[in-house]
Amino acid sequence: MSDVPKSHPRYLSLTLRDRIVEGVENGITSIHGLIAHGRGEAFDYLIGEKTQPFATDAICAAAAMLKLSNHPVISVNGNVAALAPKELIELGNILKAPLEVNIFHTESGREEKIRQHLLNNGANEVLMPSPEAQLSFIDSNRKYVHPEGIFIADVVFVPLEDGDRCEALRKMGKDVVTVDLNPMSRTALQASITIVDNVVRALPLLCEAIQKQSSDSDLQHKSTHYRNEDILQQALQHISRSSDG
Ligand code: PTJ
Repeated sequence: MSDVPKSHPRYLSLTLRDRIVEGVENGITSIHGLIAHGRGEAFDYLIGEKTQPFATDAICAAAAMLKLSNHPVISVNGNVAALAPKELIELGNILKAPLEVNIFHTESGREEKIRQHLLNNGANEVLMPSPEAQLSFIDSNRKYVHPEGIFIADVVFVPLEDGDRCEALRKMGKDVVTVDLNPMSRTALQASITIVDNVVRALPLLCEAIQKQSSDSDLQHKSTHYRNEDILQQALQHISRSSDG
């Protein structure tokens, strides 16, 4: 880890870089994850490195959708495993939902290293992809899923990833909740709910929102009255205003 002083104005951002670099060094994060992280940093800069109202609204709707779901599953790739393992586990515990490893880049042994990393951070059980269950509409390694996990899920929480699988999951009739700093990404556009925020800020807020007491009718209202296109539009307007200077 690099020796970043807490007084450094970009301390938090540099700490997150360190987590991703450590993830790569430990074989958890793909080397391609560094590029994905850089892209995320650029968008985070443009949204002001704060949770904005469009993200808060999406978090409320996501909490409602996840609470109402019958079989939610949390999908874990190499970036989110390095950035927020404990928060993913907390989300799983609150929802009583399994964590499932699902990666795009197939470096040997990485799936198992991610599983071990989650177990070391306190997860009880981590589902692994299996050739027994495959998603339709997708050809990459992401098609392999667990028969009792993503394969039968009604809602899949899919933080920061490339778009193919989100599209496939939607075509299979599943809802997808994503966290993606880029409101123009294919995942952001195709998800049922897109939280345009950094996953390290969004996850604790999502856990908090799920734990708030709400009636079933209130949850239904939040979930059905949510419009993802409007939220993405608000995010784009925010970005274009901030880049106007
Ligand atoms: O571990 P693997 O093999 O499954 O690979 C994971 C990555 C992330 C490398 C892979 O899914 C990938 O290449 O993703 P993309 O296509 O680069 O998309 C990642 C998206 O996440 C981009 O839209 C980024 O802006 C966004 N992003 C990056 N870091 C964060 C983020 N969104 C939220 N929080 C972040 N910290």
